[in-house]
Amino acid sequence: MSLIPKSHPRAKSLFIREKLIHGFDQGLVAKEGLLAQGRGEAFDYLLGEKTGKTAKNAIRAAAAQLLLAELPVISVNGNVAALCPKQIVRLSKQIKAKLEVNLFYANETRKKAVVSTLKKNGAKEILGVNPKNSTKLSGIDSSRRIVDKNGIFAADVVVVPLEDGDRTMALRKAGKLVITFDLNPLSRTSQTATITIVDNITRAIDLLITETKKLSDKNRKVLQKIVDDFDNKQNLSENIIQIKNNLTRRAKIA
Ligand code: PTJ
Repeated sequence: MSLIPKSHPRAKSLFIREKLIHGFDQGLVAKEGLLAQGRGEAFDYLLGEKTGKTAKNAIRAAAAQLLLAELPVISVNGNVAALCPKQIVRLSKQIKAKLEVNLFYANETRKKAVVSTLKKNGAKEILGVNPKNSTKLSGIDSSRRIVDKNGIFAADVVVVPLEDGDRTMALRKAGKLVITFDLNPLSRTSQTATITIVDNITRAIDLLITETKKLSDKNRKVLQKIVDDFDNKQNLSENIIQIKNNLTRRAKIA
């Protein structure tokens, strides 16, 4: 039972923390995943802990890009499996994307825990677990280089939520389009992805699912225009300005 009263002013944020801790206790989340959450929380605080217009624009572009994809793949790590497994599976079904488990702190037991969580939440097939299908992505030294040849390796669009930073560039060099969720607009992943959703994945994932539903009857020309009209650098810059404005406002009242 949760020790957090619903009336606590920071209850939402504390409940998300609890999910991560629970995921850690279940063997899903790496120790470092708890620290990653802390870094995310700090940026979320500075962004105002809500999904602003800037994030909504990125979500719309991401939805359009996913609907245009020939072979979209969603990469799942420990944090994502702990925070929003049901929604990740729902998104994969909605856009007909493959799911692939890919861990930075690679560990077979944790991989199995991620797979079992996704299956419990309705996933049928999860790639990244059969060594016969594994291959290496060049330009990357971490365990993340081991990918499934029918999944990330073959994908045209890859979703890499809560990424550690060394893979996005390698994926881009391999000619792939990369969509990420990252609360830190300054991170290397944010800066090198094709579309960066600067928002808490626990809020943005539902909005992305809704947006893919909304856009699902649009033709490719309309979808391509949404993608072409989106400028990731500009969007990141607007997120940084949003942080600056929030700080300026807070400095005035303090
Ligand atoms: O499960 P593994 O082994 O694959 O490891 C996963 C982690 C997340 C530990 C690994 O990828 C890592 O170390 O990531 P970093 O370098 O800490 O980067 C994670 C990024 O995600 C940071 O920029 C955080 O600000 C951001 N982040 C953390 N929590 C959230 C988030 N972004 C969106 N929503 C969150 N809830």
